[in-house]
Parts: sequence; C-alpha cells; structure tokens
Amino acid sequence: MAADDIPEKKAAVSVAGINPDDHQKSQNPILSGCACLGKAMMMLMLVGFFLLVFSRLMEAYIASDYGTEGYSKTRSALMKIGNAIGSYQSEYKKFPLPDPYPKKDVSLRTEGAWMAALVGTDITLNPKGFKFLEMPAAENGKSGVYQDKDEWVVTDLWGEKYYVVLDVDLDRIISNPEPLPNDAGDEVNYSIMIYSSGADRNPDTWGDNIGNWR
Ligand SMILES: [Ca+2]
Ligand SMILES: [Ca+2]
Repeated sequence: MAADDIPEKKAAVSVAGINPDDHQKSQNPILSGCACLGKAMMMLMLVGFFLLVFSRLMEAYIASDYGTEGYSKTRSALMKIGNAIGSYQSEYKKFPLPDPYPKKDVSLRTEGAWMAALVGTDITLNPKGFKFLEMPAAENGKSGVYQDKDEWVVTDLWGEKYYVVLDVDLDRIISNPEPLPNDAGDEVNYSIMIYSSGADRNPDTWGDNIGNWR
C-alpha cells in the first residue's frame, strides 16, 4: 500500500545523507570543475579588491605626507627659480656663477652668492641690481628666501635648500640626477634641472622628490 512506501523513500534520503541533486553534481566532473573555477574567480576578485584598497591607502599616505598643495607650491617655486636663472642668462649671457667661472656643468644648492645675485643684492654678479627672483620670506627657515649671516638662502616647504644642476658648458646635456632603471636616461637634454628632496628631506629617495622636469 502507499502508506508502506512513504517511510522507505524517507529512509533512502536519510541513508544517503545528502541531497540527491548534490550527489549527482559531485559525480559530474564538468559541474565540479565549474565550481572550482567559480571559487578561483572569487579569489581573484578578492585579491584584486584588496590590492585596489591597498593602492588607495598608499596614495592617501603619500598625499598626506606632502600633499597636493605642497606639490603645487614646490613646483611653482621650482619654476620661479628656473625662470630667474633664465632671465639672468638673457641679461648677462651667462649663469649667475662667481669667478672663476666653471667650464663644466655644476651641481649646487640654492644658497650663497648666486642666490644673492638672483634676488638682486649682489652687485658683483648682478651689477644692474635686477630682482630676478622674488620669493616670499621664509618662515622658520621654510618655504622662501632668507638671509643667513652674509648668505642668501632659498628653501623648500621642509626647510631644505633646493638642488640645482646647470648646463654650464652649453652642450644641452646634463648628467641626470635621478637614477633610472638600467641606466636609462643617464644624460638628459636640459639646461637647468632643479629639484626638492621632498618631505623626507633625503635627495636620494625619489619617490617624494619633486623636480622641474617631473
Ligand atoms: Ca652640459
Ligand atoms: Ca626624498
């Protein structure tokens, strides 16, 4: 009778311990492969998501370290210094460098007689007294120009003097201060390269350095 059949069917399910449909899937290699592929895709998506979050956090960290505004201010200062040197060159047909005038390219910092020449306080290098470089007065030695005893100094946001490379021999080639992979770009075609050592004040760490060419 039908009443006797019902317990037997329930018992069959109970003995198997699994849903018959699942059992069928586990026996089907195609369905099983699809499940593995789905898990792999899920893992890849999760990894991609975490990488995205990590990169965003790193960007936020770098931005908080010197900030977009800091970057803009530094770039503006670099352009000012570069333009001041260019204007001096136009006026005096040379770089604002003291005698003995160098014959080869030079690397220097934004301090000393050549800074005094650009701000118009050194009539030896700048007999016409032109004010080629106008910068705000530095506060606590940061972000501007100030006089340290007899020397004029120009500093970045973090109180460090800028780094400058000048193509004094006028061949339009400068030894690149920024090391590149596989020595690519060892020499570059610039006349004036100026850079800040960035928030960490270390010129050798280029992640935060800010240059007039980069
Ligand atoms: Ca050169
Ligand atoms: Ca640095």
